[in-house]
Formats: sequence, C-alpha cells, structure tokens
Amino acid sequence: SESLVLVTQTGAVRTLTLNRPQALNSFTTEMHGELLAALDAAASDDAVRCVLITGAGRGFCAGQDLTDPAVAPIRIDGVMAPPEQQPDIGALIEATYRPLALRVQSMPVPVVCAVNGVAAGAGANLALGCDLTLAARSASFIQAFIKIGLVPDCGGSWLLPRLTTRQRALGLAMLGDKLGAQQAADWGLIWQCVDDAELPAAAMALAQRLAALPVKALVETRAALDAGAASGLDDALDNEARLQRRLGRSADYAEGVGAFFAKRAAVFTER
Ligand code: T3D
Repeated sequence: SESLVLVTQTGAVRTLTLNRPQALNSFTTEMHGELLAALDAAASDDAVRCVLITGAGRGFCAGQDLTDPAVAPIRIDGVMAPPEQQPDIGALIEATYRPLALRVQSMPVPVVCAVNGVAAGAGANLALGCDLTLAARSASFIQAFIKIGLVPDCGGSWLLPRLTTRQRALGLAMLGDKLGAQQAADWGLIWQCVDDAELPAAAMALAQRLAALPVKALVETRAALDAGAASGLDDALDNEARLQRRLGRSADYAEGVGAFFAKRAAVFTER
C-alpha cells in the first residue's frame, strides 16, 4: 500500500508530504505513525538541515479523519450511549496530536510548512506550529473544532494567543470561519502568502536558505523566543547569556566571524 507520508530529500532539505489526498490528508492513526516516524528519522539524520511539510492534492490537511471508528460517537438504537461508553478522545489526543505538536515544535532543525490548500482543525494547528509557514493564495485556515463541540488542539490553544491578538484568536476559535491565506499573513499568523504556482519553489528556496544557516542557533532562537514569550526580562536575559555562552564556543560561530572578516560566504556545518 502507498505511503501516507511521502519522504524526499533535496540537498539538505527533507520534504514530508501528507498523502491521503482523497480525504484531504486528514489524520488517521496510521498517518500519525508515519509522520512521527518520518520526523524522528529527519531529527536523527545529520544530512537533514531543514524539514519541509506539505500536502498532496488540493488540501493541506483536514484535521482528524472523522470517519475513524476511534472517534465515532456511540449510539444504541439511535440513542446516545452514556458518556463512559463514548470514545476517549482525550486518550487519542495524548497518543497522537500531543506527540506530534511536541515533535514539530522541538525539531533539532528548522521546520518550514507549505500550505497548499485548506488546513482545518488539527491540520491548521500543525501548519501554524511550524517555524515559518508559507501558504498558497487559495489556501485557508479553519479552527473547525467548535463545529464539532471541541476546543483547538494540536497545540492550538498555545499557539493562537501567541500568534495573534486575544480578539482574533477568540474570533477564529469561537466562530470556526475560514481564514484566507492573505488575511492569515496580514494578521501575522503565517510568514507569507504566495501565488499558488509559486508555492513549491518559494517553500523550497526558503527551506534551502534555512538549511545553509547555523542550524543549532536557529533551533535555540526558536526555543529562546518561545521561552521569552512566557518569562520576565530577567529570566530572558539569563537565558540569553546561557545560550550565547554555549553557541559562542561552537564551530559555526568561528566560521561566521571568520567569513565576515574574510568577506566570503559562511559555510555552516554544525547541527
Ligand atoms: O474526535 C476528534 O475529532 C478529535 C480530534 C480533533 C482534532 C481535529 O482536527 S477536530 C477537526 C476535524 N476536522 C474537521 O472538522 C474538518 C472537516 N472538514 C471540513 O470541514 C471540510 O471538508 C473542509 C472545510 C476541510 C474542506 O471543504 P471542501 O468543501 O473543500 O471539501 P469536502 O467536500 O468537504 O471534502 C472532500 C472530501 O474529504 C469529502 O469526501 P467525499 O465526499 O469526496 O468522499 C469529505 O468527506 C472528506 N473529508 C474532509 N474532511 C474530512 C474528510 N473525511 C474525513 N475526515 C475529515 N476531517
């Protein structure tokens, strides 16, 4: 059977393509397993200096596959079974979306997302949780959870208030309306909206650019900004000193300084 996540390598960029196009790349347990395994493999492969996530077909990802029996409400003779007989969606979340969000947001390399079409529910929050997200002009983001009586998951409750204002975060999560790619960019939720035909090349160029930068420092930059958003100035300054102490002793630092004075392009190799 065909892979649910296609894996290709272009130079130092590892591209992971969600591949259930007939169901808008919605998540099954199997696709979760393949995506997490592909992310783990990229994390432990020194040949990978950037990961690029995208989707096959006309959608990016429609979130949880709602036809999965694991999330199907139980009715007996047409009547809702009692709560204790209903599926434990919390257990599913802890086994799948939680490790996915943690894995994406703690990758030891930068993560670019190319949103090729609609990104709904957990699919939207997968995209928003990447480091730099590009979207095709025709793509859109939908916090669809409210339409099925749920709250934003896959890190959405953490991401939304960091990415935008309280009013916009609440508006998106409470109304579940479709947000177009251009407006997502205007609101600062994503890095950039590009013309549909430009998306693959623009995303690959961005990924190649990140792959040529000092990867350790990129990853510590992500961690420092995430920590900074939740700490006071004093703690942030302590953290900066700790990180600079470590990074300042690295080969990439020496290479960057050397290249500056030699007036040549730096070649960063650490990971
Ligand atoms: O229990 C839990 O769910 C816990 C997990 C939570 C995490 C979550 O992600 S919750 C949110 C789940 N996702 C949704 O609620 C989104 C549902 N999908 C949609 O609202 C729409 O499909 C879209 C807005 C994403 C796209 O609309 P449109 O008109 O472009 O496409 P479509 O015709 O609705 O969908 C195309 C096909 O994909 C269609 O199948 P068909 O009729 O061609 O055989 C549709 O049923 C299927 N599809 C779309 N989304 C899902 C899906 N199949 C299964 N699960 C889906 N989420």
